[in-house]
Amino acid sequence: MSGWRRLNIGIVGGGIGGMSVAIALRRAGHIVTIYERSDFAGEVGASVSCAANGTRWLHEWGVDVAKGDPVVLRKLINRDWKTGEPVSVYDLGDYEERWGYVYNMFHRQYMHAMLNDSALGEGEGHPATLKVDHRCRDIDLITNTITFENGVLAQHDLIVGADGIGSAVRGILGIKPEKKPADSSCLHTNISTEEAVRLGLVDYSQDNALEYWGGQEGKWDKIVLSPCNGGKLLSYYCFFPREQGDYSTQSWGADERPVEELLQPYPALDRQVFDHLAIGKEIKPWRLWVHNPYPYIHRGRVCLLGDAGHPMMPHQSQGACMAIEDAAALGILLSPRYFDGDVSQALAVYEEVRLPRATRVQAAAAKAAYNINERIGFSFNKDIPTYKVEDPKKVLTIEEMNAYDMYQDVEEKLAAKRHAAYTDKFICGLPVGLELPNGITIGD
Ligand SMILES: Cc1cc2nc3c(=O)[nH]c(=O)nc-3n(C[C@H](O)[C@H](O)[C@H](O)COP(=O)(O)OP(=O)(O)OC[C@H]3O[C@@H](n4cnc5c(N)ncnc54)[C@H](O)[C@@H]3O)c2cc1C
Ligand SMILES: *[C@@H]1O[C@H](CO)[C@@H](O)[C@H](O)[C@H]1NC(C)=O
Ligand SMILES: *[C@@H]1O[C@H](CO)[C@@H](O)[C@H](O)[C@H]1NC(C)=O
Ligand SMILES: CC(=O)N[C@H]1CO[C@H](CO)[C@@H](O)[C@@H]1O
Repeated sequence: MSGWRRLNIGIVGGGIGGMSVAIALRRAGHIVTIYERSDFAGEVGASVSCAANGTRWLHEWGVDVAKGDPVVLRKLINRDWKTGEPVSVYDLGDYEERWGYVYNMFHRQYMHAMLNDSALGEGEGHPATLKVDHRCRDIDLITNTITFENGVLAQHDLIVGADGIGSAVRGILGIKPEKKPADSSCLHTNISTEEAVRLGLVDYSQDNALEYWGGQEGKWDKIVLSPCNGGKLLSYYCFFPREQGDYSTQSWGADERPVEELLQPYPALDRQVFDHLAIGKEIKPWRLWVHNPYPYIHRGRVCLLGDAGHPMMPHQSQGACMAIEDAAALGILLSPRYFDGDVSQALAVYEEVRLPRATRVQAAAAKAAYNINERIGFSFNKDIPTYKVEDPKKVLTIEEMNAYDMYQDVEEKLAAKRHAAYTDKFICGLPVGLELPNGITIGD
């Protein structure tokens, strides 16, 4: 594109989103600096899943996915709360064949290290620089200069706020989140497969599945099991009503909780999984806040990415994927093929491409919190007796997530901005004529 120029880009936050966008932007030819507030860029927490449309970008960027030691998911299994019998199963057997990429379950620390290598290591483009102990305090939106708590100033052509759900950059852009603590609480625990097997418990790692107990009864109680580290570690997210334990002001740094606290909300739970929880280690609360969608995610030459721009409930397992897609969108918009040197225009299109899609997933994630039939995948299993959704035409489908073509979406929106013709048969990145299982046909 004529007018393309190399930008000097600053990224605030070195989490999954910050690392991903650093990869996309260095590959697009830009000079990238990541500023992280803590003294190391790492990750807390355990499992994090990455569906085809996230995995797709990891491959496009040449990331060494094996380094993340993923479990490739074969099934989504929803089990009865009391008996553990499967009630709704979504088979991912033909998933790679259909969508071109697998559904990975990573361990967070491994995933972060994998992205870190691709952002800072050898490879296409200029390796990004990571500056730790840099906490963003303010940004001058006229000169595009960041002020850090340590007194350092840094001016950039473009600034990306990838600083998570508590984003400082978001406040600087004048966005005041409407938010409330979620009605459910979440405790996370780790179980070693080896220990479970030694004690004669069920070996869930054999299923290679993301497994859910509950979710059909319109209750907040739900157990989510994700196998990671090649199946050696079982990561459990355990949800219950907030009245039974309020952790909304806790953070990861908080102390571990006693196992009794984890078991207490679940007297009627299937004993097979209950026995797993009983040997749980490193039990920690994960605070959950529901944010309404923000009105915008950019101003001038500053934009938001990942949880900073659209934090969501974990119930569609899409938070990390959405951060990766944001990164991909910026990488495309600022690539030699599309970028004409106008940063504000590129960010305006970024917002038009990303905000509607992320907002849709955000809303679907909030719904799936109390009704698992709203979760992508299970939303397809309409024939089970307890299937019920708020509005069948609005359920989020795998087709919509994976048949989406971001290049087309970008081209359509750029063409409108540049008063150019767009003639391909796509609307917002979805092919005209595509029939979604929720009964919607694109273009009708
Ligand atoms: C219970 C639970 C389960 C989840 N499971 C999944 C899942 O299975 N799949 C999935 O896709 N997603 C999942 N998610 C969501 C996922 O964790 C997030 O969406 C994703 O990690 C967001 O990445 P991020 O980089 O935007 O933010 P973060 O990971 O929060 O990173 C922000 C970074 O910015 C730094 N920072 C913050 N403030 C500043 C500042 N002022 N200056 C400089 N640096 C700063 C922080 O230290 C941090 O390193 C889950 C979330 C929850 C709550
Ligand atoms: C276990 O879980 C905690 C959070 O509960 C996480 O921070 C930790 O890294 C996990 N440990 C392992 C070995 O994965
Ligand atoms: C990140 O990558 C750099 C360069 O490859 C390496 O020196 C550093 O140790 C890595 N950090 C982490 C936390 O993985
Ligand atoms: C945004 C995006 O990457 N969409 C892709 C999702 O996966 C399908 C199938 O691999 C691709 O065709 C889309 O382009």
